[in-house]
Amino acid sequence: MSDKNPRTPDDEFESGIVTKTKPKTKRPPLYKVLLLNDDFTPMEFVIHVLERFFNQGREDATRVMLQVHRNGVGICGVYTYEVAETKVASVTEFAKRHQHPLKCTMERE
Ligand code: TYC
Repeated sequence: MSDKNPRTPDDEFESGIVTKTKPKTKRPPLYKVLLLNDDFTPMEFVIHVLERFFNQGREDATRVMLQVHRNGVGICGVYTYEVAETKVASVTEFAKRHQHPLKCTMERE
């Protein structure tokens, strides 16, 4: 009775108390990091952002950039809350530092 699961199924039988222990393997919620289109940020800069902060190769980075350019929004990657938050902050700071209006946000999956 000193452990985390004080009652065993045998105890249940003897005590009549039902203690159903659900195996808990809950995954953390995930967040999409999104890039938004604008008319001013150079395509090459967006590709560089995708390579640098989202570890994408040239081909994927180009495809995602064009998707954002054409659809207005695109997914850079999917992460846990804290990782997503850090990516958004890093991209936002990097864009500002280079004086581009590029917007990066996150959204729960
Ligand atoms: N629309 C921009 C241009 O024509 C390119 C661009 C793509 C900007 C994706 C932002 O998230 C973006 N230069």
